[in-house]
Amino acid sequence: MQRIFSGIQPSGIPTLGNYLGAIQNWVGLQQDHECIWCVVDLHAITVFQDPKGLTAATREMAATLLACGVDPVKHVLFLQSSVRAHVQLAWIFNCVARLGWLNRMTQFKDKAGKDRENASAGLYVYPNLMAADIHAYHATRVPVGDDQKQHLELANDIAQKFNHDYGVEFFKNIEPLIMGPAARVMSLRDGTKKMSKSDPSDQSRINLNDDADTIALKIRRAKTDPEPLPSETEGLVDRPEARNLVGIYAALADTDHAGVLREHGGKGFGAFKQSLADLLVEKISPISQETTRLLADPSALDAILHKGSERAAAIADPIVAEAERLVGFLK
Ligand code: AQP
Repeated sequence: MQRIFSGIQPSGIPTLGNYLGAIQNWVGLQQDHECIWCVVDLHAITVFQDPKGLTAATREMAATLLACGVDPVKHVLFLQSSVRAHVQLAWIFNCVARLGWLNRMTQFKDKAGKDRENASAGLYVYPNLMAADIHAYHATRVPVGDDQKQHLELANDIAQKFNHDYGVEFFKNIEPLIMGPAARVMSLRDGTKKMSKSDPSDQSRINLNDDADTIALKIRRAKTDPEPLPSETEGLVDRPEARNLVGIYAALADTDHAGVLREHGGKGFGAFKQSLADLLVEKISPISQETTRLLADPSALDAILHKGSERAAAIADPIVAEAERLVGFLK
């Protein structure tokens, strides 16, 4: 059975983008894979997080994952900062990865923005930690949104260089699993920008804890263009906002762009947005209700995460100890 690893940052309330680009796929993959799911709090602090807010967001993220159907018994759900192997391997990878490789990472450029000099060193080496997250488990498949593909290519470059430098076949090749018509969900305010939980505008995204009225309002206000929906997918070219809403609908209704346009092509956005809001409420309300129920008992939630961290460490510790031995550390 293939081992899967994936992580999500507790850097805010999880969004529809996280759900359609990652979490929904995680749940499906649990059927026939061995899965390790991680709340990556070490990654979250590459951008400053208020400590109390981080603690709350970490529990909220774990509860949301459980509410979406992540199974902490058959699979593993844990916190990254609780398993030391991640930072131990990340340091080795900091020494393997080349500056030229990191300089090409578009996410760093996007997140650091114009004030690059003021970005944290952690944000710059984020892809090395992500490579360590995966290789510490010898995972070979990683479900991610389209935005993370470049980081996985870097994780493979790091593995190859490590294997080459130390003359071993130790770290494995990773295959990204990028799935579904909404592999990249875009902002509701700008169809060329990714929907993000840390976007300063709450109107840019659907949060998985938004209530029905908030969802309907955000969708009504979502940016669109004046044309009705086309009947063919070619008609979505150069219409990023229309394409985004159709992609979201397709992912929620388990169809593709063409399927949505067969049903809704020719309609104005008023009618389409109403159908989309109804579908979103139908999918998201049960998740937010279950999340609220789980958050009411923080000790039970913490116990699930603690157990998960023990099981994760039992897999990662021997792999990372072997990597340290290969490097030449006296063990
Ligand atoms: N808009 C998106 N569309 C599709 N997939 C997405 N993912 C994130 N945004 C979208 C996928 O969600 C997983 C977890 O992401 P993350 O929290 O680790 O980091 P991120 O990609 O940086 O997500 P955000 O929401 O944009 O967080 P912030 O605002 O903190 O940077 C990944 O698999 C990602 O592909």
